[in-house]
Amino acid sequence: MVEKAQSKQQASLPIYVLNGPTLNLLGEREPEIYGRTTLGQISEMVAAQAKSHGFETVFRQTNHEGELIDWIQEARKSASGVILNAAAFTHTSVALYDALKSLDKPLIEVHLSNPAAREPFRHHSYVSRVANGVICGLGAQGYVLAVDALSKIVKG
Ligand code: CA2
Repeated sequence: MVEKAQSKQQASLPIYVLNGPTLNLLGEREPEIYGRTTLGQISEMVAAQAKSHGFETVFRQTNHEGELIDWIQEARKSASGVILNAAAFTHTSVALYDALKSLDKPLIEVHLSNPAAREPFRHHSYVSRVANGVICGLGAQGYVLAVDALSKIVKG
């Protein structure tokens, strides 16, 4: 009984969708790599898909590593799970990796492009080491698929 009450409370927490540096410029530059969909449009797509699964979303973008880490720490208490496009921090940030190790919530890593098909410095991801799954190369649609995947994991 106690277990059931806890899992119900868990499902009512929002899905956090966190975005790293320069993703605020989506749709404005490099559309051949990142597509023409803006981050605002992705936010709307994600909110609609999450709603269809019974979840609210918290959708944020930052250019600052420490702020992203603060949000991951906040998600430990306040999120059902996290969808993360850490952008360039994916490939560089041990601090982000340490924060994610303490998250203890389902985590889906998303990339608009396919980093494995790009420059060698994009081939390693600190996020992948701790993610439940990775969706990349599918553009904005990847965020929507990540909501489906996360919802399924959270609901069990
Ligand atoms: O493909 C992805 O989603 C990336 O996370 C995007 C990052 C890149 O460093 C990763 O390797 C893969 C870069 C985001 C930069 O976003 C821009 C948006 C508009 C114009 C230029 C860059």
